[in-house]
Amino acid sequence: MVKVEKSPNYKRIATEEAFCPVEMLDLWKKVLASPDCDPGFNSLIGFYMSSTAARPQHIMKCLTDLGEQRLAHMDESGIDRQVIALTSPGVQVLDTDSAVSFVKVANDELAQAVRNHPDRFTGMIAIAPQNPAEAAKEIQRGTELGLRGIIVNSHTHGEYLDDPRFYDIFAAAEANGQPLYLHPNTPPRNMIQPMLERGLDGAIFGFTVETGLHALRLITAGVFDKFPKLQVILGHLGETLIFQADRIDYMHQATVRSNRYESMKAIDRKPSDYLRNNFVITTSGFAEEKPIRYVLDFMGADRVMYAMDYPYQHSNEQVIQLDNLNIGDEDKVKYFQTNAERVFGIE
Ligand code: 1DF
Ligand code: MN
Repeated sequence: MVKVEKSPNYKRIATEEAFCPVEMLDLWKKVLASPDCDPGFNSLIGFYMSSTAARPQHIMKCLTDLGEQRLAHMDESGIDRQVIALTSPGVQVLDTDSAVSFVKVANDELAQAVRNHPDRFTGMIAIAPQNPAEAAKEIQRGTELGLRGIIVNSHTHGEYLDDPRFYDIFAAAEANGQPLYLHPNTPPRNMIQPMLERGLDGAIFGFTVETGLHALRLITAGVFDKFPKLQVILGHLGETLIFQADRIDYMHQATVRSNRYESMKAIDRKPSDYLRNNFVITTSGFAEEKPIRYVLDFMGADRVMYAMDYPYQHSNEQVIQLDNLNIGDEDKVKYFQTNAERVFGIE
């Protein structure tokens, strides 16, 4: 891979970077061995934990390292800082008790890495949505540990955060001034089958369908009317929603007016207004100028951030491509550096 020098004009802050404690792998192994294992989890993590191909082997080696190897890769890619989160699906595939106890282990480990390398690493708080009251406590504890941002890897056993039973999580995010990164997961059991048949359940397509759906559920359920200060970060250029926004606005209004669904009632504003005011978008997985320019135009330059998606999209060529985006010097500083500093409270 080509080496990328640090930029003289901005720090490059990568905002959707993954890690995995080795103890997580043991817990996942047990889930994989259970007779009723989730098919998406089996497809994704079953693959990464057993494949002998070069890419998965490289990824597994990178995920568990929070030290010299990660720093060397950042240096080779010209990355000043990683914002690191527990890789998908984290604890969300575990039973409630195991999930609640393991997020503490993962958060302690990440907080220690941040203390070791405060100028290179920022760490997000992992939570177990399975127990919303405990998740709210962990958001506060993680904040006190110096972690910034909350990672949720989309659905939890097929459940979505728009259910009021999860509102404690949003209340804690608002109270602690923490943004929530809604990161992809494989689609749940009742959505995944036609994708699995063609190998389309993972990052190639299933991830964005699942995560875009999750974010749209939050919007149309009225979550942001109840939690107007809540900020949700979406990767992958907004998980298709920015490109769909015009149609979503039209069809949402048409559906509400015709009283079609008990589950789709009027909300205070248009869906696209929430996208612009309650979301921040990262470009993880994208390096092409045209779709990025469109998203920048839609969201405004203060709400689009850089992400590499290390180690899954470990590409120095893409860093160079993004460096050369024709978006103006000021907006590029916002994109690579200052938006992330503001959103995650990096000093
Ligand atoms: C993959 C991609 C896996 C992303 C991820 O977590 C992930 C992949 C397990 O390529 O299998 O976070 N991603 O965000 O694009
Ligand atoms: Mn990712």
